[in-house]
Amino acid sequence: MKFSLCVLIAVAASSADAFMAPKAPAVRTSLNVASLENTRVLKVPVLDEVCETTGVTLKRYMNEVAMLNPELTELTVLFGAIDTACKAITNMVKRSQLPSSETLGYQGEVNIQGEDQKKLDVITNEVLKRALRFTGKMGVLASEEEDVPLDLVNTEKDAIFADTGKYVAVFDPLDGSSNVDAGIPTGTIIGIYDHDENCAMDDESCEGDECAQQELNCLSNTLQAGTNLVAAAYCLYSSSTFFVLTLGAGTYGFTLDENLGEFVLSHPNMKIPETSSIMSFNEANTHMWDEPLQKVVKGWRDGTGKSGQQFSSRYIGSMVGDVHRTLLYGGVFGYPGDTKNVNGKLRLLYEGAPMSFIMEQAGGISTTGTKRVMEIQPEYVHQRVPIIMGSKNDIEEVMEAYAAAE
Ligand code: AFP
Repeated sequence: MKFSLCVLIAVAASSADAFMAPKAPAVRTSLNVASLENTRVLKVPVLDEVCETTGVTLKRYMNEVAMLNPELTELTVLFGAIDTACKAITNMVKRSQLPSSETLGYQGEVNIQGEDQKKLDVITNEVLKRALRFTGKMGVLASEEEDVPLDLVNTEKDAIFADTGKYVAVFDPLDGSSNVDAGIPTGTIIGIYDHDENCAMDDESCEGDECAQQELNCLSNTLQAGTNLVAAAYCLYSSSTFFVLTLGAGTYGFTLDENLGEFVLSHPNMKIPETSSIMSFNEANTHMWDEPLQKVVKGWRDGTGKSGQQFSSRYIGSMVGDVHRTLLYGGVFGYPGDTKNVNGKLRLLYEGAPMSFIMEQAGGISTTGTKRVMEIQPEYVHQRVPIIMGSKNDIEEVMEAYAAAE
């Protein structure tokens, strides 16, 4: 009986045409439609049944994606690298509190945002950078822990490069790291964009300012709105390690089976509940928030909001953990702007946009209160953005309050 549960049904998402993907062993295919708002149309496998014993691994899932979308084959290489990096970071985070650990404590450096860098921040940044660089598919990398984006095509001569399919990666290697000493969950957040192949620098013929301008153009590849994202993912290092991703046609969650050393599909096609009664903010800042948000949150606290439910508060102070819980149980996570920090605390490129993509693909909404986070055009790499994301009905209540106040 158990064996029959292990038969996987892959549903290929296609554009208007009926498309039947080639049959792979033990995989049946049928059809569905999925498209991105940025007009990208993907055929993404939806694995409806998850085998109880061995399951669908992240590698298998990405292979299905590549089979259905040959143009995304190179993306599977990137996800292979991210898969490995997340496993390596899992081990580092787990061992980081041992007295013998080389990653215990602070690095003694401050990053561009004025934050003390922990040794773990630095080393996890290296792990991800190396993993991505050596795929040969990367054009530019931007990280929370790097002052400026790295142009791998034009400056990292020792990296291995394929001559096609360069991507741009933006990431926060260890979000929430200030809490890691207390055993609080942390996470890695990654966004992947297409790389503009026209930005290859011509070292031979460019001179002086011309070269600098060419390099600037290449680096500006990282400054793309979330609507251009090809993929986004996070790894949550907690009771288990979770790997949650979207390629723009649904959100899929995998859990690390440490015995197998593989991420196994555990949350296929995640859907956030449309309404809930959980809010997740740093409520010590309430008095500094915009008036409309203050009003809505007051209504949630005393049960006089739109749903009439009295909300509970859950806040870890580690975005990946707070968003993961919000995806699973529903509710609202936010780091809004306030009178002290008008754009809040979270970074648009490597926190706001990728997490918004994942949230939207799970049926949720992500807004600043007045604007869709995914549509904001970044002007600089470490730009901050106010964020309020989560269950559709609750976020709509917030947006309505902002609209009414205009
Ligand atoms: P760290 O990476 O410095 O620990 O910051 C984590 C974070 O960027 C995000 O993960 C949290 O949601 C947010 O900051 C918490 O900020 P507050 O401590 O101000 O509530």
